[in-house]
Amino acid sequence: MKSKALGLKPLFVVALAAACAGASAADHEVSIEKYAFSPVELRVRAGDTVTWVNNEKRVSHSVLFIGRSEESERFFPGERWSRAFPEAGRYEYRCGPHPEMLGVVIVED
Ligand SMILES: [Cu+2]
Repeated sequence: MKSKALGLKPLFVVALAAACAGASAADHEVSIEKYAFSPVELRVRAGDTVTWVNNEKRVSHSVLFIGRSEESERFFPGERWSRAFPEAGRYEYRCGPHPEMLGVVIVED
């Protein structure tokens, strides 16, 4: 019994180490300036985090995910808002108060 349990342990440790190595999440930034997101299209890996930074002089913006009923708070010049993307998919978004401001985060496995 005891030796069997110990025998499984190294395999578990290896699997855990592999999972951790694959989960090295990265941080990405999207700048908001002159009523535009930059970059407009951002590709990230599942588990990464994206931070939108308001680099305007005066105006506040939000990040509203189209078809997902999810919107950030409005954030003002100098402020930022972050969201993690644990699941792969295409996340199209716009600014809440300025619908002409469009962007997309493409999350790959
Ligand atoms: Cu806006």
